[in-house]
Amino acid sequence: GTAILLEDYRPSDYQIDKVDLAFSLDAQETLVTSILSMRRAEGVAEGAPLVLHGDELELVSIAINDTALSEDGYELSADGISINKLPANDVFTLKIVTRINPTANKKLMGLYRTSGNFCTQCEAEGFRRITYYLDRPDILSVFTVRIEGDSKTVPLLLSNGNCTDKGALENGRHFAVWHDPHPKPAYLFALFAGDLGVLKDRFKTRSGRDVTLEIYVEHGKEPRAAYAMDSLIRSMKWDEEVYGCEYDLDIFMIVAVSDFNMGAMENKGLNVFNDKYVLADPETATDQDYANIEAIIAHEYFHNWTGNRITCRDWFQLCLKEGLTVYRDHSFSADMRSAPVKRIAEVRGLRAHQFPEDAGPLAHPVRPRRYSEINNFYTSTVYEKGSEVVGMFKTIVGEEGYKRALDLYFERHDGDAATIEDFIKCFEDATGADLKQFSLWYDQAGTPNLAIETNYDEAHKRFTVNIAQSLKSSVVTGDVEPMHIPVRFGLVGPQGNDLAYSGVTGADVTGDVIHVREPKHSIHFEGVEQEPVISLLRGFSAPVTIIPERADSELAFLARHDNDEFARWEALSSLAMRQLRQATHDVESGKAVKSSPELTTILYEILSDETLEPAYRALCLSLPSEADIAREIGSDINPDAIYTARSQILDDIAKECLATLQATYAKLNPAKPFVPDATSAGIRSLRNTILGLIVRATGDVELAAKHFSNADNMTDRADALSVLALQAPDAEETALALETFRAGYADNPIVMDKWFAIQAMIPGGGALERVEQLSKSDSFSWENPNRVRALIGSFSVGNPTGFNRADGVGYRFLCDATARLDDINPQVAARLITAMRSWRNLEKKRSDFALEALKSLLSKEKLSRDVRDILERTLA
Ligand code: HT7
Ligand code: ZN
Repeated sequence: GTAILLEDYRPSDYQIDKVDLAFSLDAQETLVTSILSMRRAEGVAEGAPLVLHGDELELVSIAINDTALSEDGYELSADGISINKLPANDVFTLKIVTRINPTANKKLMGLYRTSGNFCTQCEAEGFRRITYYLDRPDILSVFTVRIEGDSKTVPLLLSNGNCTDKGALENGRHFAVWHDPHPKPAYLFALFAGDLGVLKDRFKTRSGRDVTLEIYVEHGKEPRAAYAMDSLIRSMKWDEEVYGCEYDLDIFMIVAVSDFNMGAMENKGLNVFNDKYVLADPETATDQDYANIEAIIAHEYFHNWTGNRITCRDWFQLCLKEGLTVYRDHSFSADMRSAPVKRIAEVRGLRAHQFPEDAGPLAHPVRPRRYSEINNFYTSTVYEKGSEVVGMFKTIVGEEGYKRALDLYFERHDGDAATIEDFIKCFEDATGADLKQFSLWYDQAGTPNLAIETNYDEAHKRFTVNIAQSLKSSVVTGDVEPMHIPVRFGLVGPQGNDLAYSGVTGADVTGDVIHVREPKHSIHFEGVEQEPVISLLRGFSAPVTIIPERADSELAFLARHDNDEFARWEALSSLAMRQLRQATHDVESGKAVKSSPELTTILYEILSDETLEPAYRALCLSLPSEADIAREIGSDINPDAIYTARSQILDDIAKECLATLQATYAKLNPAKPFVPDATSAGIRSLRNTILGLIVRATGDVELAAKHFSNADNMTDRADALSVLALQAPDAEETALALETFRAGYADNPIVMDKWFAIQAMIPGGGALERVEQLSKSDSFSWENPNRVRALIGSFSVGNPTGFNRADGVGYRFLCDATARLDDINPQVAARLITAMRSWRNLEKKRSDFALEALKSLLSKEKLSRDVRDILERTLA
């Protein structure tokens, strides 16, 4: 295909100062009239051709300065229109009328229908599916939008900014006019027209602006938007207090829709949300759902400054808005909840999604230099690793430096379409730091590794740490340069306290951060009175690996004594991981699996330690997942062996700790009635994790069934159902619970997604048939991305044994599903098939089957650019 290259970026020859859009809405034949105030950029030759983007548009008419263009004045192609006859003046008006069919739009990009309503999604390149335009983020324009539609079926007519006019028309139609005073790129345009209910509130900004807040949801569901509203108000306040960012319009609206390609979209003043990230009540939403709503509401709101006021020059700079905004929403959630628990969850997510991406064929730098389909670059590397890079900036320049740098960024670039270089320059100018080497984090793909050796010289009271960095990257060709890696550390003494030292040589050490910059450092700490164990990467200060793992004795010590909660969890996980790998090896070679008494003892101590947060105890008791273990093993993976090994270790631990598990289970009492706060959520999480372990040890299916039927909230209900399904898939109790759940929620698609997901993740060979059966259920639809992700996504990503069945049918199924979906929604299809990116790491038989299935999909006649791009890279 044709690749777009960063180095080819060129400013546009033309600017659009002002856009007047008029929509005459109709289900099949919507007319869009666009009047563009065009301006030829300085230095551009008179008559330079004007090329506008367009995708699946029907051109009705085109005129310049009110004169219709004759057919030889322009040229239409599959991706747009090229206008060759232009006036001599450097300013002129272009009037374009297009006809589009929202009902036929199943890609959910551009203007489409959802539950009978009209809705848009324009990021990244959806606006060109509405009208011909310079659809690139560096074209900022002031939008005025007139929407006309049927008064009965679409009483609500919304767009960005403020409503400046509205009224009735003939033929039962009406109209509204919206004006957004803030110049914006087309990807931030939004329109919603339909019939919804609204939850309203107000917010007074710190400079005294009164902001109307409106959340639109299906009629009757307004009370379920209360948590989203509360999250919004907390986000607005937090952004003022922590970043000094105030909202800048008189109204902020959120619309919840049930057909949406991603989580939500930050359109100026009119965020559009996947309704699963808006609607919540105790009966239907889990604690995780509440946490997601809080995070995503905050994320989209924070984009108002990091994304909208300051946007991206081009899509290579996507991490400029996404990495920074993810970092901001993480900090917000950490402030609202438990910071260490939040950090542990982030790192688990990073390792589960970003590390494998960075280690496989789809690896790319945080700022890519080429793409053929931009939709495929909304990745966890751009988002999550991008956020880690922002976090490292802060670690390097300190809290104060970070604040000065961000203040400067907002001041200097407000109203700009900026680049990563601009962002880095703000840190350099505000702090004086030299960040040239650090900026490699944006350019070099792959996860760096640190190899560590330590030595204590008792006689000289000297502690030596040797650190060697390396980067093995599958996509970096040419030289790999050493990175600047900030390593937060402590020298933990025998009593668990951090030891002091009198001096240090061999690396820059500022405060508790070692700045690793060279391929190798030999760092000497002088005046260390006792032999320490070094705690490294506290708070996960850099997204790197440490291989080989530290000695078991050191990990066990840190798991008990490190004063950094994250580092304690990390040490425990590493200890468990080593065992799980060994156990997998033992299973493969037919040996008996044993869990180490040390690991069990530490877990027992954590389980019984009531001074620790329940959420933290739950995380520790969960142990690394099958996918975590597979990633650590890295090659020749046999998912069945991993499953068996992990189950046996968990069985052992559960049996050893049974009495305490039972006592703790009985003692834990989450608040009644239900409150969704982090503390209560933590208690539920611990209690439900314990339930799983007890059922493991005792086979007491009754207990899980009781937990299920006694549940007064969705967290307990779904967790109990999951325990039943995973541990007793064939039990009568499980069948009964599944049916009770289905009957109770058949009319609630977001809840039914949990029912699909839980069943899709039941391990073993029967999973595929189960998933095929479920895909025929009335509640399932290939046209709805949430359904597809819940059933097919959960199966391919969350069911290692079921999906990786040794006969390869799982791979064929996913490739067929992708082909089928590709005809409907290429963006979601492309996302689906990324589940096979690590196929090369599987043992030979499986990887052969996977290759065959992928090749056969690639040979399909009519593949979208989205799926083709992923396949070509996956197979390269
Ligand atoms: N910025 C938003 C990205 C997004 C998106 C991208 C492509 C296709 C559909 C989409 N929906 C939302 C989401 C965000 O990061 O805030
Ligand atoms: Zn975002």
